Amino acid sequence: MKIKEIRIVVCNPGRNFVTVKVITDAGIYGLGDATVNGREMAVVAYLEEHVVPCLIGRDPQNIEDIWQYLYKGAYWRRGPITMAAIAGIDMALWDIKGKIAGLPVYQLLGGKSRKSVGLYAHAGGLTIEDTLSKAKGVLDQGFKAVRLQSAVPGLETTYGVVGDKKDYYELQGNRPLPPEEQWSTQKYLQMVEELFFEARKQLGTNVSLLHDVHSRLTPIESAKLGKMLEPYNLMFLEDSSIAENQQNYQVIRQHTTTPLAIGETYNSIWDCKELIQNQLIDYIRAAATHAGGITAMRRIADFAAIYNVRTAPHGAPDLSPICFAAHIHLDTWAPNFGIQEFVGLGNEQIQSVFDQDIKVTNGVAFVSDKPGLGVDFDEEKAKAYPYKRSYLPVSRLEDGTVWNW
Ligand code: CS2
Ligand code: MG
Repeated sequence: MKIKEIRIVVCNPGRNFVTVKVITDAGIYGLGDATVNGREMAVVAYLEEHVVPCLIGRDPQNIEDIWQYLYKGAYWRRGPITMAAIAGIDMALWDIKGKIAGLPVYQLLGGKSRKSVGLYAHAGGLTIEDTLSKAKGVLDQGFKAVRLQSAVPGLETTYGVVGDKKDYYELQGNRPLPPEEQWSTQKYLQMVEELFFEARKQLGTNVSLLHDVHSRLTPIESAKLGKMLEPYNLMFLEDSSIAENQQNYQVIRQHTTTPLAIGETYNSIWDCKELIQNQLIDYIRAAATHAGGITAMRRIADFAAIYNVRTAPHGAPDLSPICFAAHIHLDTWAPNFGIQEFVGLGNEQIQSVFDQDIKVTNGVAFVSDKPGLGVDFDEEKAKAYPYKRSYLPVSRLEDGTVWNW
């Protein structure tokens, strides 16, 4: 069997997605997600100009060899653009292999370690009461775990709180340039303890609570936050501090027992190797689209398992249904799976372009048993939603210093 053609399709059914379609000479095709939010066209160029010509004529069944060829063969290894490009190809090759074998991808990984995949949903409000009322709505749908984010009094906007907008894309509207948002750790820390105090009082102790700090704190501020939240027994505190310097988490770890999660921005196992092997984190949140595909995620999961670190794959709105499907296959297989982030199966435009087969009920997801990833992509429908440049916000402290968004 040979790769005959590779198409890269960018569409915007409410937000931009980069979809890779690998077509074989046997007529079987596979799909992958290569979306890097705010830098989509860089991945398209990397794929079309530098990757696709090298793959035409290769055997799509040699997934590992193609992964190594694209990773080592580039000489310039790693980075979000390279690894998303590799990810899009890799997911498509796993999809093809499943279709050849007549098996869903989770069977190719090793079969089921669980009947269903536990999910956590989001609740973000303009006030603590608003956040908790949204959380109650999520719990009423049967979710057992919810991520709480609340607006910070005194700040115009806060991550994870989109008010009456549906998501960041809508927040940005047609801005030609990145929106800028103000951050104040001091104002945030004043709010966050009350949020979890009220949450435990109103939601009880049987629900798993999570929180995403989105890399806004310094290590010692993260340590302070972790200690402050210990009485509220969070499932995990996510991205409390940026970890380009993985030793940052030694500072946090020595001060708090609040479980720590990180990884959605990571694009290789090297980004998290020390965090995992020194057990500085409890959950690794790498995403198939950003970390190099299913091949890479399997490696990260197995490495993490040695150190009692569980997986909690990223599941944001900017990962396409193809990536979400890949995650549900990985989550179904991984012996050290923790929990899967879930932000819904997409609006009706997204569902018209991406035909996926995952059932979500009572806060858990059931993996597709269709051969491959179990997702299809309608290129004709995608044409109705052309690419529209958008950016993630840029964060600044109140004195104007650029900060971590
Ligand atoms: C967030 C993401 O879901 C999360 O945990 O960190 O929504 C993140 O803001 C986006 O993926 C950025 O594109
Ligand atoms: Mg996050």
